Amino acid sequence: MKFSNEPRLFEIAAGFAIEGRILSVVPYGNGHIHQTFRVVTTEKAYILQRLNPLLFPEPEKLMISIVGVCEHLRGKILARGGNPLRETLTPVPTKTAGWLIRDSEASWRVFRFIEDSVCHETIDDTDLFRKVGEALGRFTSDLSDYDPGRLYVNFPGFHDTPARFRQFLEAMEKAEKERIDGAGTEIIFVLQNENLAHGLAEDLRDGILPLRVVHNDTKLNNVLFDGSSGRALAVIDFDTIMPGTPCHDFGDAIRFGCNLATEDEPDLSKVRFSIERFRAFARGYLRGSRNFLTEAERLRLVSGALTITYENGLRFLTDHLVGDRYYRIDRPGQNLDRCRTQFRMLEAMKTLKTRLETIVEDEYQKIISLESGG
Ligand code: ADP
Ligand code: GN1
Ligand code: MG
Repeated sequence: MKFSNEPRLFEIAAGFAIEGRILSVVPYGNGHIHQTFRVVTTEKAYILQRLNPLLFPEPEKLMISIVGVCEHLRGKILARGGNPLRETLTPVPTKTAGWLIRDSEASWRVFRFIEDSVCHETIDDTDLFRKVGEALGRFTSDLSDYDPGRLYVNFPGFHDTPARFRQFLEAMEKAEKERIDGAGTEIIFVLQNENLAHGLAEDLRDGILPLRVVHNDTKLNNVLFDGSSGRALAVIDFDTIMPGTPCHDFGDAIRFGCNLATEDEPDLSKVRFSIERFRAFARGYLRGSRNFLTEAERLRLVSGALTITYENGLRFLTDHLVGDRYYRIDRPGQNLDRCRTQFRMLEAMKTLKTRLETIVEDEYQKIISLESGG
């Protein structure tokens, strides 16, 4: 159901405890995972999402987990005098007090639409990225006293990069010859850089990195901005909130936001790493996370960027090899293009690694000296 205003969409939306008469139900946003619609009624606006049953086998458990996180965040936002209806997600129950409506194919859910919000797919102003960093750091800070045991893990091993590597090897066994032949350079790149899959995974296993409640999918379009003031308003897209490390959150934001081109840009000459954006994001993130981030974590933020960029390239390539089953595509070869931009970014990050680590330490020292009145 990709079209606007289908009667079935009205029927589904009407099953939720929404206010007013439904006027329209229209596809919305650019996420890769759900089918997302904006529902406008005579009173309010909502987000309606169809959960792909292949990716969300236990949607009820997922929703209970998300509702718990939303309530916790709501408490934090209220405590600092904010407006939870605009600063976090607010799930809307069904008229029969559940969180989902199931039809023969899938489950559907509804959130309040965050009014007067702007979603950016690209960064036009470097300071925007600093705001993203601060919002993401604060998000993890707000959840630092939330029991990770309460979370439902919808994607076991989501950022288990060695497991992603093994899945890639399995995909190679099954893939059509034509797809393997067309991705020879990328396959060699994956094999030559396998070491990147292991560092953070080992640090997590050895307890050098603590397991925290983290977002795990910190792409730019998962942060909404206030339409009037431009401030970062809300972190959204809670399906991947699971125990993990903030190094991955930092890294995922960097791999997407520091790319001067789009994630699926076919012309690789446009894919360049912005050091200026990196500095801005690091400044914001270190500020937002200053209450909880350990030294071990801080020293591995840049490794997080390399690991997650490798992992995303690997995932896009795997999906391309098996015939584009996971990420929604609009054109043939899009997942291979996405993989190529990741590996181009990774090449740049490998060259810049020491410099980026120095920037993190510089920005951290500035925050420390400001806070100690220096
Ligand atoms: P996906 O997992 O497919 O990325 P998201 O939950 O991120 O799905 O939603 C897709 C897009 O819809 C977001 O990038 C954002 O533009 C918009 N969106 C989602 N939830 C809301 C909301 N509550 N208010 C306003 N816009 C939203
Ligand atoms: C997906 O759902 P969306 O578009 O925010 C994916 C991320 C990838 C990202 C790459 C649940 O994010 O892990 O990094 O695409 N989310 C899921 O663009 O797999
Ligand atoms: Mg999203």
